[in-house]
Amino acid sequence: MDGAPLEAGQTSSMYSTMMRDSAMGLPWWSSTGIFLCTGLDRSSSSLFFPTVSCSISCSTPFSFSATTTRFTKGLAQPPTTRTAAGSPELSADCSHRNGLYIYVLASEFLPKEESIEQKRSQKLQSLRDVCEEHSIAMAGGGDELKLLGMWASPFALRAKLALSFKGLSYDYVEEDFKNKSDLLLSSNPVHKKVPVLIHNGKPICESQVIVQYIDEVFPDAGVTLLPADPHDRAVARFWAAYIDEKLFSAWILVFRSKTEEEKAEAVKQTFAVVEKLEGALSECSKGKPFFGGDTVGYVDVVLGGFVAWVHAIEEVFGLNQFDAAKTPLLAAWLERFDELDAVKEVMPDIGRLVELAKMRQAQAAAAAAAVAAAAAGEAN
Ligand SMILES: N[C@@H](CCC(=O)N[C@@H](CS)C(=O)NCC(=O)O)C(=O)O
Repeated sequence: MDGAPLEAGQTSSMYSTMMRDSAMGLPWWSSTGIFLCTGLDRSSSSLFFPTVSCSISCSTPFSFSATTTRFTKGLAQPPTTRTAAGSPELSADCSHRNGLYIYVLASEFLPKEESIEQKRSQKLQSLRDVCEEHSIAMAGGGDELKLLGMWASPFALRAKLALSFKGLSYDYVEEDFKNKSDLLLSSNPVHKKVPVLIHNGKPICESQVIVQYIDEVFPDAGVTLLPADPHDRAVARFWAAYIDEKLFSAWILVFRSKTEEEKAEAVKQTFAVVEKLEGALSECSKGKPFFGGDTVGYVDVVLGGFVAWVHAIEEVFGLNQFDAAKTPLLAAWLERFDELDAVKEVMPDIGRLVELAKMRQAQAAAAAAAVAAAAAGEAN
C-alpha cells in the first residue's frame, strides 16, 4: 500500500487475516459470535454495519478501527469481497451506507469472549505500525486513546460504554488494585482510581468527566451524548449526579447490611431512588426509548455503567430493582439497553460479578466476626 487514498469500492488486502471457525468447520461469515473487525477507512462520519448496529468512528483522511461485532445470525452467503492488486486474500464486505464506505480489512472470529480486549489492543497496535510504515495519517491527526480500568468497575464501564457508543478504538489496560500501575498513580495522583482516559498522553479522571470529554472531543463519532439544548444538558447532568450520589450509596448500604432489618432499610432506600429515576427517564426521554431520546445519551451511559451490577445484585440479594410492576419505564429501558450491540461488546460477565460480590460479602462477614470475637475477648 502506498498511502494514496483508497477509492470507494477498493480495499487493501494488507490485513486480510480472515480465519475459519475451525471448531465448527464453518466459514467465518456463517458463524455466529464475536468477530473482531479491523481496518482502515476513508469516510467523513460515523456509519453502521448493515448487519449489526455497531458504529465505527471514521474521520478523514484515514482512521483505523478495531471493533468487536456480534453477529447474532451468521450471514447466508459470503459478503461481497473486493481485493486490491489482484490478491487472492480477501477483505470483508465494505459496508456502504449514505454514500460512505468502510473498508474492513480483516474479520476474525473470536471463539473466546475473554480474549477480546487483548486481541483488540494487539490488532490496533499492528494497524498503527502499518500506518506508520506507510505514512498514513491516522484519525483525528493521530488520536491515541488509552483507558485504565478494572473489569468489575461500574465507573470504568461508563467510559467503555461511551467509547463503544462513539465507535472509538482504544488500548485498554486492566489495573490490579493491589498493585496499581505507575501509569495509574501518576495519571490520577489525587484519587488513584479508575477509570482514567489518556488522550494523546494527557490523562482525564472521573468517569462522568471522561464521558463528557469524549463527547466534546469526538462530536462527529457515533451518537451525540449530551443534549444540544443547554437546559436539557443541565437536566441530564443533574440526574447523572443524582445517580452517583444516591443510587450508589443505597447499594453500599445493601452490601454492608448485616441484619434483615438493615437490609430491608437499604432496599427501601434503593427503591426510593429508583422511583425518582423513573421520573427522570420520563422527563429526559420525553416519551422516547432512552434518556437521550431516540438514541442513548449521557444519562443512559451514566446509569448504564451500573447495569451489570443491577443484574449481579439481583442474583446475590434477590433484589429486582428495575421491577416492571414498580417502575415500568426503567424495566423496559433496561431490556432495551442490554440488547444494544455497543453495550454487549463491553459488558462484563455477570456470573463473574456475582462471584466477586459473594467473595466480598464473605470477607466482610469474616472481618465483622473477627472484630466481634476480639470485642468479646476484651470484655472477658
Ligand atoms: N467517582 C469516581 C469513582 C471511581 C472509583 O470508585 N473507582 C474504583 C473502582 S469502582 C477504584 O478505582 N478503586 C480503587 C481503589 O479504591 O483503590 C468516578 O466516577 O470515576
